[in-house]
This record gives sequence, C-alpha cells and structure tokens, in this order.
Amino acid sequence: MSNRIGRRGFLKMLGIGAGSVGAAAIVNKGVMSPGQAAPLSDAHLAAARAPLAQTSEEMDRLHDEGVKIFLDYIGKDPTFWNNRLEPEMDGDVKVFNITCQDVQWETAPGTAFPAMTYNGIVPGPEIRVTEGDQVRVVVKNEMAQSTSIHWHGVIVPNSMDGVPYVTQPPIKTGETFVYEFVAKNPGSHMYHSHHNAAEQVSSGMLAPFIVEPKDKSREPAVDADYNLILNDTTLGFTLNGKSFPYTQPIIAKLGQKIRIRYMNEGFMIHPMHLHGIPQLVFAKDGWNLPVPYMVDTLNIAPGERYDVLVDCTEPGLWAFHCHILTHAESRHGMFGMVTVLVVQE
Ligand SMILES: [Cu+2]
Repeated sequence: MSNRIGRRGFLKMLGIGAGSVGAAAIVNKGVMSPGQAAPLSDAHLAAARAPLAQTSEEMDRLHDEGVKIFLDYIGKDPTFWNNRLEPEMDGDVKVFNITCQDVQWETAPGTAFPAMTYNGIVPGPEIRVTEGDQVRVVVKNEMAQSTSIHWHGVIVPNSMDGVPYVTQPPIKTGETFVYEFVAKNPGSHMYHSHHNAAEQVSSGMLAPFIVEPKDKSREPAVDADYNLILNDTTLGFTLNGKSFPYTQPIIAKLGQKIRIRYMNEGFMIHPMHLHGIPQLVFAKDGWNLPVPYMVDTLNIAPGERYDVLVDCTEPGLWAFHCHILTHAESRHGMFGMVTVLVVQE
C-alpha cells in the first residue's frame, strides 16, 4: 500500500494529521506511568493545554512519526482482526475453554499496562456459534481477584447470567465455573466480567460473542466481517485492545462490501466516523432494524452494539476514528481510537 501511494499520498489522503508517539511519549516522560489507572485523555488534555513545549516543526515531525509506525506495523498483528477460539466438541456441545489471567498488555509502542484477560489477550477470544447451538464455556480463574462472566445480549437461563451473589457465587482464584446454554438469539453480542466490573472490564475482560443466524438470508452477504471493540479508561483509548499506531487498518478491494460489528465495552460514548464512504446501519444490539439507515458518524454508547455495512465504492485511504478528538489526537499526533480503511483499486 505505502509503495503504491507513497508516504506523501498517504498523509494527504489521511486528512486528520498523524503521529502517535502520543501516548508512548507521555508515558515515557513520566506524566503517567504504565499501569496507572487514569484515563489517557487527562494526560493528553494536560499536554494539549500546556504551553507549547515544541515548535510547529517538532509537532509535525511527531505526527509524521506516528503514521510511519502505523504503516510499518501493518500486517504485524495477525490477531487484531481475528482472534477466534475454536471449540472442542463434546457430542453436540461446543466447548470453549477460557482462562482468566493477569498479564502485562502493550497497547502502543512503549505503553504497557497490567491487564486482566481471557486467555491472555485483549479483547478476549471471539466465540462464534450458530443459532440453536449448545454452548459450554469452561472458565478457569487464575487471577488474583474473583470474577464471573456475563453474556451481554445473549438470552440465557437466569442461573447462567453471571452476576455474583445474584445468580451464582463469584469464581474465586483457582476455581472453575461452567456456563452452559443454547444460543437462542442471533446477533453481535459480547461477554465480559460482571464482578468488580469497572476495573475488570476496563482492564481487558471483554470479548465478542457472535451468534450467526440459521437462516443466512437474514443478513447481508459480505466479503469480510470485522469486530471493532471500543474501550477506554484503564488501558487508554483502544480499538480491539490497541491504540494507534498499533491499530491495524481494514484492507478491502474496490467494490467489496464489508461488515463492521461495533461493540462498546468502555465507559464513554464514541462517535465512530469513517471518512469517504457512508455506513449502512442494519442491526442494533443484535436485532435487525426494520429500516436500515445511512450515517457517516455512528454514536455508540457503553454496552451497545451496531452492525454496519460499508460498500467500498471509493478508492483510497480513509481515516476511521472516534470523533471525540481528545480520544484520537493530541499535539503529539494521533493516538487511541484511530485506524484506516484502505480501499485498493
Ligand atoms: Cu471516543
């Protein structure tokens, strides 16, 4: 991509500045220490309001540097768009094994945080089943804290709802809990911690739970299908667990139709704006809309999921970012909730 269009063309087409040593630079300078449970936005706001500690030239250079890192990193994170967990079969039951683990998680160059995870990754692995499947999830807790899992949006028996002291005891350190249910309602759902959740979810205990419909005609035919999970606060502003420039672009061919499943696991709203090409919103919280509608910016509140279709009719490198700009850019360049849709001719 960079070979064909070139850096200059990329910068020009990107449209919203660049760079992003942002988060890393601030951490490295000691404004924040890695793991500090404070929103990156505060640090960036402080940086933006501080007297200019850099010349215009330096500011441009930092923006440029971030884009260069992003370009160099394309394709180097193969699980960014695909971290599906394959089930083991026990008769007709699809069995998924999840281990809750404390790890260090790097969101951007030089920026790592203590994270709480499913199987050591943020977001946790995608569970994808078909409507009507028998599902068993075996959850082993190796973390220092107790936990539980809630199946957000999935219709399950009350005893499987995952709320400690309401429907089950907490899963204590060293214990295993087995969730079992039939995947009744198709759609883009999620699973996440429901115990000390403000800390555990924002620290990484969040993941996609996709139920495909039995009747495929319920959904638009697409060339590719992407989960885009939004998170904020403890790990900073992230898309699929990474901050720009460690995010990955979506790469499509001209004329392809792509599906994006937005899921907001954060504490804030995030209006996701795609340059150049409108988004057709066709499902909300896993339910098909009676009348799909077009947007260029889609506001996504905590807990919400939206499914959109993007018809890649316009070639180029289209910036794709949260439009609360303090979640996406600072004087040090772009950071956080920023990626690119590349439409290749
Ligand atoms: Cu945002």
